[in-house]
Amino acid sequence: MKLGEGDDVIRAWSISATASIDGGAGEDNLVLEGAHNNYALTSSEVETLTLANTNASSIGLVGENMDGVENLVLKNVGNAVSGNTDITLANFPNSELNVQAVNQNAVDLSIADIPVVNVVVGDGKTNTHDALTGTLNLGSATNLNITADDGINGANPTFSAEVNANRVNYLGIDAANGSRVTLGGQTDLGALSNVDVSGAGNVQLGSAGSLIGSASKKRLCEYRKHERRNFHGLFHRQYGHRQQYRLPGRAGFKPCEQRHLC
Ligand SMILES: [Ca+2]
Ligand SMILES: [Ca+2]
Repeated sequence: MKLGEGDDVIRAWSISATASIDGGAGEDNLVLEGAHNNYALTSSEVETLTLANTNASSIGLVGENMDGVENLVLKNVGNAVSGNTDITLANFPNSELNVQAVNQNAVDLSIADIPVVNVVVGDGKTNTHDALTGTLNLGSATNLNITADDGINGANPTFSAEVNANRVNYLGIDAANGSRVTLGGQTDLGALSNVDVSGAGNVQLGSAGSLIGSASKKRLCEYRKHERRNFHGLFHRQYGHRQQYRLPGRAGFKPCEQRHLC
């Protein structure tokens, strides 16, 4: 299948698991409606892959023959009551991937092989209340950015997940006013050394069962532009180093005691 030069959207309710698609010029979006399969697609110049409107127990995406995928969009995937949808991405050649959550998504999302993962919850539209809940497993990622921003006051986008990503050393969180970002449960960010939190939303980094920075020699919680002081982080202490966090509006750093709620 070869698409034209414009910005194309293909909606596929039933697609061969090994279909071949050439997106051509323009920003193209392949929407797998009701996806419920394991897909090993061949694609080029298809910039966005969307999984939409499915309660499948699992979806697999093998990316070794998918060239140029920049965005994975989850739109109404899984159901927190009947069960999360297990989504696995493997063998993608990407150095970076954007993951956008629109509507309610209850997923256990596993992304292997991609070093930089940017998660955005929200689409800037009032008719969708956007959330990603479940589990985020990142086998190779060293950089993780999480943004909760619907572009509208009162839209309250939510990211609430256990994050298992023990190679991530940089975590950026941008929580817009009214949003909520929670990394809870048995979250493992053991290698974390740099945290950059911005925005006026509510941020909870870690819970009692989490490992945050436990294997890192350098831990720094940079507390930036977080006007409402509603950031809570549970950091581990090791190697005798003191944990530090920056207070808003002050220069320098202040030591942060073990498991101190800062
Ligand atoms: Ca294209
Ligand atoms: Ca929205």
